[in-house]
Amino acid sequence: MRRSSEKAAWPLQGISHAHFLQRHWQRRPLLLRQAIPGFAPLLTRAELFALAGEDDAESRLVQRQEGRWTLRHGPFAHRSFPALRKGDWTLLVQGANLLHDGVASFLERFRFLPDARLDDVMISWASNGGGVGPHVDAYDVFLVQAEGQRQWRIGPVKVPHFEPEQPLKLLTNFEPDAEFVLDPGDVLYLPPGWGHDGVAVGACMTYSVGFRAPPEGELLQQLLWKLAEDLAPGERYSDRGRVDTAVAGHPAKLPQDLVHFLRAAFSRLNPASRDFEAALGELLTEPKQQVWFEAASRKRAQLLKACAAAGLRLDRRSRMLYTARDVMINGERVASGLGRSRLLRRLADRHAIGVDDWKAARPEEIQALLQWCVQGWAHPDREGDLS
Ligand SMILES: [Mn+2]
Repeated sequence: MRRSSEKAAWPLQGISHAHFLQRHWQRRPLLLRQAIPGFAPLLTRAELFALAGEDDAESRLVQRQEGRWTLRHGPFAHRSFPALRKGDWTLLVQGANLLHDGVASFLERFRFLPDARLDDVMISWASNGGGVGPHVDAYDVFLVQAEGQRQWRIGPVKVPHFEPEQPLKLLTNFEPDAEFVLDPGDVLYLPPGWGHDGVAVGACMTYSVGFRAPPEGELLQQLLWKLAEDLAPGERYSDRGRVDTAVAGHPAKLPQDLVHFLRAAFSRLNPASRDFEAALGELLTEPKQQVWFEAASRKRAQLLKACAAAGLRLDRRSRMLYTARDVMINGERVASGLGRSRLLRRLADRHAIGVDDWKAARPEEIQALLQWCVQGWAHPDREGDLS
């Protein structure tokens, strides 16, 4: 498995790393011809179709028939796909990096951006004419043409309007100002808010590497929920001695006591900055709904031996972030004694640690790492599978 043991190499030919960040990232689209020369698809159409049949895959099938769109959600049995030669349909497999080691390795190339922004790799296979129609995303996206050709039309959309009564959010006010056909190895970058419509020219496969750019309200909603959970259950409301006989005349009136009670609780939701950062880190490392980890089949002692012999790597589904004082993995904060561990930071940045790192690790670091192996969050590196 390819991994970034050192700083990841800049992956896109035709533009420098600095130039891309200064001129394009979050600013304007960029078409790069042969950005990844000689790019070979990481899985075949048959393999993708098989993934779409798995329970832990998030897959969708979009079909257009005489201007009407239909959307179905997976998992899909192979026989449920329309015929390959039939045009105008597409299969989308979200989170392909969670399902396939090769795709997870491919995603490592895009770690020149913060992991906290990363969403996933979606792979779409489309028959001739297939696509999902003109739309906008709340994402920065790199559209990597993997196989065949796709025609893209793009244009900025200030205020999106959507077609009523369609299963997809299709733009009614899409005015493309550029159009191009992508070949394998070509990459199109789009900031959020750019309308785009990709139509397969013959059968094709496209990888969408997405970076979430959520509106504040969306994140705040999740964070508040999480902070409230951490606070729960808290004090129970009581109005002992505070209900008087006048209530019988105005029972619908909201008691000020209840308002004050919740105001006080609300103010406690505003944690110290360390806890606030950690809570955000926990939130952003939470596994997606369909992700589950398989517990290791080997015993602790065997895992220990294997890690000592070959080092350790994170499972492709694990997410890890750190702040100045804490390390978060898969929605949890590590024990505060390990919050400043350099080793865990290195693991978070590189997704793997070597034998020398393992040898130098403190006992409590070893214990944490072993526990992650037991849970299936990490594994002894491949070469460790000697037993
Ligand atoms: Mn899109």
